[in-house]
Amino acid sequence: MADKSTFLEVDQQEEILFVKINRPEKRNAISDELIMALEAVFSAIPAGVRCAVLHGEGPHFSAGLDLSELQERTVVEGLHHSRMWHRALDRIQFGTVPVVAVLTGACVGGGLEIAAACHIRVAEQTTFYALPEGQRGIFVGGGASVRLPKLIGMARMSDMMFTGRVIQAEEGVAMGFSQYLAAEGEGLTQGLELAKRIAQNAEMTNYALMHVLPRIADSAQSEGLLLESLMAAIAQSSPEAKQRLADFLEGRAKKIV
Ligand code: 1HE
Repeated sequence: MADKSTFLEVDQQEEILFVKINRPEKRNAISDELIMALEAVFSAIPAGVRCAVLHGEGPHFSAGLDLSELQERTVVEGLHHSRMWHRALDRIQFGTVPVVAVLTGACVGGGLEIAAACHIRVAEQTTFYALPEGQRGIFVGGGASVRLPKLIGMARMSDMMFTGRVIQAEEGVAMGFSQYLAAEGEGLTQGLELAKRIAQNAEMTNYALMHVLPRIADSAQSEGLLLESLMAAIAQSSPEAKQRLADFLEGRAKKIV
């Protein structure tokens, strides 16, 4: 598959699409070109792909926004820039396949915003999280104020921005940044294992988890419950669900344990 940017590598291996941020000399800082390339890749996931793994080349997942591109922007230009990030990260969160992020080293600022748009995060022991926007005199602009409070709570996010607090990988699991902790050098293997498992799910289930669950979480209770019922009825009537239920009842399916 053709690369969408000098700094983004895409590699399809059967049902899994590996997307690698490849700009280690700048600690995988995200330029406008890179954010647009991410948007392009996640807007056109090739047929046959069932799950993606997003990772970074070198010791750091991403040092966030490419600060060298932060020129004097007018208010309106600033709005457009932030909305460009929102569009790209929405394509990751609300695209066609679940995305597993494999984190290493710096996962900071815009890098953390990208990680938060993924569906599952595996953090190697070297990972650390920070929101240096607070210290740089700016504000988050890539969706962190919406996505991070859902992962770690608003008080923790405010603390990170007020005080410049850096969270290490292990604490990050307890706080909700990542769901898995991997030994150094093992993150990609673990991420791939998870991606292969996710790829086995009924497509309707993955769709519901990606597109419906977050909408339910954003809804008032009565609308949320109605959405849940609609989704449940659609999912259970799919031929794939009927086959899977029959497989279980007739002893062909794997048990939970
Ligand atoms: C960069 C960037 C960057 C490194 N933009 N060029 N993000 C930050 O405020 C984090 C800034 N970066 C760092 O704190 C450190 O670079 C790290 C802790 C991530 C890594 O440290 P280290 O010692 O391994 O690398 P380094 O020597 O600091 O950086 C190597 C090179 O990458 C160097 O360039 P060089 O030409 O001198 O070799 C750095 O300038 C460059 N580099 N990080 C541009 N971020 C949607 S809004 C989101 C808002 C934000 O993300 S704000 C947070 C920005």
